[in-house]
Amino acid sequence: MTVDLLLGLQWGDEGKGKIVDVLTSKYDIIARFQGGPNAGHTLEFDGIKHVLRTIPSGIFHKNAINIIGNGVVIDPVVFQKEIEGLAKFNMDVTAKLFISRKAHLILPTHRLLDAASEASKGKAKIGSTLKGIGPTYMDKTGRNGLRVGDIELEDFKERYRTLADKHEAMIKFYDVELQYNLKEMEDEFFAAVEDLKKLTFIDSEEYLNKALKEGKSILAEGAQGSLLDVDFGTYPFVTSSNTTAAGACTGLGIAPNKVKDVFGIFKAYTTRVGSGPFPTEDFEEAGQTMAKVGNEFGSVTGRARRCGWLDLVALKYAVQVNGVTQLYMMKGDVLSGFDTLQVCTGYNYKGQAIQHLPYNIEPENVTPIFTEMKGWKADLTGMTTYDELPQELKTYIEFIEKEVEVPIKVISVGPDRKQTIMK
Ligand code: 2SA
Ligand code: MG
Repeated sequence: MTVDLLLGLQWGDEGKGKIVDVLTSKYDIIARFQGGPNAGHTLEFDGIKHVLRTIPSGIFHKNAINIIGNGVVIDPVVFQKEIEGLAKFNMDVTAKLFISRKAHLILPTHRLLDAASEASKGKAKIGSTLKGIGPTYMDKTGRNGLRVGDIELEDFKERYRTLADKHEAMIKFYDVELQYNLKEMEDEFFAAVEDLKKLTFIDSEEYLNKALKEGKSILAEGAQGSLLDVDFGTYPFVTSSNTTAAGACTGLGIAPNKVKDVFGIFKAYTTRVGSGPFPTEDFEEAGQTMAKVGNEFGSVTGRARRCGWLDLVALKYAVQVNGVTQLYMMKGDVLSGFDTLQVCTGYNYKGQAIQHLPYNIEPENVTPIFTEMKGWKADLTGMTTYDELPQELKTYIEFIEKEVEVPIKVISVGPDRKQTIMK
């Protein structure tokens, strides 16, 4: 069997968690391949909202196996809280959640280094989630990191100490004011590491390739979004992993020829949290309405998300880099009520109209070219079929499909599992 990928096409928060949850019944295995507790995947059903951080969004289904792949970075402390959160719903996940031995560990000092690095940058800060993501991936590529498999080694504590001591020296180097009690953080960390041992560690590339041979189906769940990809995103205002399709291969050990469909998730408008360029950002009433109606706050940090119109230049770019085969449009309901909608179909780049994403999309270089479209008033949240949707929304959908050259297969009209329309 094959692997399908599910990825965010914008700057994250597209609604990946909801769609993975909706699709899970079709798959045997759901696997996260990059990112870590910087993610906040929100799922809603039976009137309850769950936010997952490191655990794949297939966890609420009875039969699916959930894998945390080698490309993910794990903070045992956050992970322990996630497990406790699920236990409140009488969920024991130990039989259906496996962790790659090759996944890297986020140490308490990685979180401190993240904070020190951000503080030292002042206004130029990335706006990171302060979860230690960047420093952990730096240690991974710098070949200094600790991995989940190291927990099983006798000298784990010594290895920890060597790395943490080095980090402490680096924190001093930043010369910024940071309040912390490392001893407390470390006690918490080691208690959480003990808890982590209750889960099964696996060689996930072996597990997944064997599963494929046995005819099982896998859905790879991406985190963050394509424009936050460390290579293809709006660098340096990106996260530290490959959020695009290629990241699923390196983050799980699955070969490219095993991948079949690539599901690209996007919002009917655009949001971004953290710093960095955002050509269609709307500072006026429209942006404020999207933020309010769409409840656009970071699900991890609570930060207000920046909002603006749909950017088809950026969307096309993401579709191309990922090889998207099907589009899923989220939060169409949030756009109900606007008289007119703006869709970005090009950029004015240094005085020239262009249709591709240039090297530098800072506001001084790029201004969006908008096409105006008619809005709709109907409340979509109770609609269940494509036919019921207002004609203006259908026109909006068809316009996007024509520009991007990929069909929109799913339209989400609310946060609940049930508010999902198949086209
Ligand atoms: P980091 O922490 O090093 O990965 O931050 C680097 C940039 O990546 C952005 N980033 C995100 N953007 C959107 N959503 C994310 N997850 C949370 C959510 C964010 C939150 O689901 O709402 O709660 O604030 C996420 N994670 C990382 C980040 O804002 C930086 O721009
Ligand atoms: Mg999110």
